[in-house]
Amino acid sequence: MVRLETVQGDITRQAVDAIVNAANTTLLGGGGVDGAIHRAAGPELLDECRRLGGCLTGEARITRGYRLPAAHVIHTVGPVWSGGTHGEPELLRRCYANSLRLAVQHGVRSIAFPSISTGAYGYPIEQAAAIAVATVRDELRNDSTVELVRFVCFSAGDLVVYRGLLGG
Ligand code: AR6
Repeated sequence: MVRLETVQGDITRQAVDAIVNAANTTLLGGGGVDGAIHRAAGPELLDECRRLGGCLTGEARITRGYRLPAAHVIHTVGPVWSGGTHGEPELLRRCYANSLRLAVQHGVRSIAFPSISTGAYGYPIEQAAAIAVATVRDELRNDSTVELVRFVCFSAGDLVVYRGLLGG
């Protein structure tokens, strides 16, 4: 049975098997959580990302975590919010589903997600968090090797939203 929890904090400090990066299609780094992960992991992460050749929106790629406490980084590319009628909900759902599938394939037991797309990409937090929690529950409903999913919120406001959805 998988445990879902939420905390306020910095995803780069999480001692889990894998952390998820809200990247862009180049996978070559950026601002926000992407910048923080690359800074904390060190230049070897960018070297490995260069060899991946990018990633389409909604898809995911896995690398090592290098200097991070987490052994793996799962890089996924969320949709840019443009009003919600351009396929954004389905693309965001695929980010969570594809990240979890990669996690299962690599034997990941604990994984931390940031709030994908809700920073620079402008996705409204309430809608994005609802998709995040529903997709994780749906993907892990059947037997899974994943034991813990932690939603790491950068702001206190985001934490309130996630707590409301998780009922705690
Ligand atoms: N730990 C946890 N969450 C964080 C951290 C951190 N260290 N830093 C920021 N956040 P964003 P996006 C939160 O903009 O919207 C990048 O430049 C942040 O407060 O990082 O998917 C990429 O290269 C927000 O709640 O990602 C892309 O170009 C959440 O992480 C683009 O931004 C996501 O904000 C992706 O935009």
